[in-house]
Amino acid sequence: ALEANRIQHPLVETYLKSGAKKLFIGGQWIDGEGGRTFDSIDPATGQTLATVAHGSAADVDKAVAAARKAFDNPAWRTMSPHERTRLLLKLADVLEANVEELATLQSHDMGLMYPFSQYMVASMADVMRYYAGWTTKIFGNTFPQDGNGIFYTKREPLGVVGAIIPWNGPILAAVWKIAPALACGNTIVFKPAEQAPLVPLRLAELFEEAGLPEGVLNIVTGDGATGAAMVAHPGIAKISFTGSVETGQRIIAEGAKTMKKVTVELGGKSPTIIFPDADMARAIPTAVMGFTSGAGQGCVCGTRILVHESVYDDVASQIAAAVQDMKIGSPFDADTQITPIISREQLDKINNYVDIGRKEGATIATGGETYGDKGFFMKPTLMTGVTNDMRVMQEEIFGPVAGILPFKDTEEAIRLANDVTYGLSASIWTDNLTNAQIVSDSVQAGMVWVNTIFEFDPMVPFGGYKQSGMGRELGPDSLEAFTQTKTVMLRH
Ligand code: TXE
Repeated sequence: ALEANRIQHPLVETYLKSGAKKLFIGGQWIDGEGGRTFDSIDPATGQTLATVAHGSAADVDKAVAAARKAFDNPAWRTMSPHERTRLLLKLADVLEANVEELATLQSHDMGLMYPFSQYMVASMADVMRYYAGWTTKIFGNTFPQDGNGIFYTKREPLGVVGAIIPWNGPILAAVWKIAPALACGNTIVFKPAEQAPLVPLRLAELFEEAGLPEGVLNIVTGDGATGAAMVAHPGIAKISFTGSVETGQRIIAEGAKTMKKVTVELGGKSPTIIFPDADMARAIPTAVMGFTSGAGQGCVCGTRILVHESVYDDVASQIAAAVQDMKIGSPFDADTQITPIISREQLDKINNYVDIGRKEGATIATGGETYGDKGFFMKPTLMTGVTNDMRVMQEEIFGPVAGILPFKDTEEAIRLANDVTYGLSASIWTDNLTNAQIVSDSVQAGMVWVNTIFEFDPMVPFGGYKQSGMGRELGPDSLEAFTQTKTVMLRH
C-alpha cells in the first residue's frame, strides 16, 4: 500500500508547497479581501492540503469587473471564430498534457479513484475539442424579404457568466461549463466548491500559460456566501450551477431578481432496473458500480436497484456478496474499490441516513458503518426489506448506499422508477428490445442508459427531469444556454 500521506506526483507536491492559494482575477493572483482563508482537506487522510483565499462579495465584484473588461476587449470580443477554435484546441492540448498532474490533484482534493480521475481529465480534452468545432457553426437565420433590406438573427454571447460547481468531480463540472461558455465568446467568473477548490485554480493557471487572455476566466474561491454574491451581482448575466436541489432552488429565486439566465444540474435518486432476461454477468457488477463509484457521491448514481421478483433473491444476494468484499482505501492504491467521502460532515449525513433506514424498518444486508480511523470512509451499504416510500429510497444520500427491492412486472418497474421527485438518470438491464423501448419511453429521466451506465459524450445533452434540474449541458444545448438571440431588421 502507498503511504497515505504522501503526495503522489512531484508537480502536485511543488504546487501544494508553493504557498497559500489566491484568487485568480484579471490574470493576477490576489488575496481575498481582509485576508480571509479556508483549508482544503484531503479526505483520505483528513489532513490539510492547502490554505485557500476566501472570496467576499467585494472580491466577486472585482472578478466581475475584470471579466467585463475582458469581454469588452476587442481582442476577445472580435476574435475570429477560427482563432477561437485554435485557442480551444490549445486548451484541449493543455488538459491532455497535464492529465497526471490534474488527476493527482483532483484525487487528493476530493478522493476520486486515481485511474477514474485520470480518465475524467483525459476525456475533458474531448469536450474542449467538441466545442472548439462549434465556434464556426453558431448560426443565426435570414428571413424572406422584399427588395428593401434584410431581417436576420445572430447568436450573441451573454457577456459575463457565472459558474458554480460542487466538489464531486471538479474537472468535469469545470470543463462542461468553461468549454461552451468560451466557444460562445463569454467571459467567466468561476466558483469552485469549498471542499475541493484546487483543480479549477490550477486549471486556470495552465490555461493562462497557454494563452487564454487575462480576465476571460476568473476564479473566486469561497463558500455559499461567495456563490450567493455572484447570484446577486447585476453584472453577471447567467449562472450555470451544479449542486444540491436546495441551493439550486435558492439560485433560481435569487437570480430572478436580476433576471439571470439560470441552468441547474442537481441531484438524483436514480433507478437501476434489472429484468430477468438481463445479461447478469454485466448487470450485477454494473449495479454494484452504479452506487459505489466515487463512493456514491455522484448525481447519476443508481441508488435504487429494482429487480424482477423471479430473480430478486439471487441478484440481491450476489450484490450483497460483491459489496461486502469491496476493498476500502486510498484513491491511489491499485486495489481500492471504495474511496473516501468528501468530509466529516458528509460522512455524518450518510450515517444518519443509515440510521433513518434502520428506524424505517430496512435491513442492512451489508455495510452500514464507517471504516478506519483516518480520513472519512464509509463501508458500502446495501439495504434490503425497503419500500419505495421510505426516506432512504426517496432522498439523495450521496454516499455508497443503495436500497434493493423487487417488482412484479414492467408496469410496476416503471411506477417505482418514477415514484420520486428526482429524474436525472435510469439504467435499464434487459435483452428484450420491446421492454427496453417501453421502459425508456416511460421513465421520467433526462438520461436513460440501456444495458450500460455512466456513459457521457460531449455530443449528447445531459440533464435532469423533474427536480433534477433545468436546462441541459453538453451537445448543442450548451450553445443555446450560453448565447442570446439578436434580431436585426435592416432597411436600405
Ligand atoms: O451542495 P451545495 P453541498 C447534494 C448531495 C450533498 C448535498 C449537499 O446530496 O449531500 O447536495 O452538498 C455553492 N448561492 N449534491 O453542500 O450547497 C457551494 O459553495 C450560490 C448533489 O456541497 O449545492 C458549492 O460551490 N452558491 C450534487 C456549490 O454551491 C451556493 C453535487 C454546491 O453546494 C450557495 C453536490 C448559494 N446560496 C451536492 N450555497 C450533484 N448534482 O451531483 C452553496 N453554494
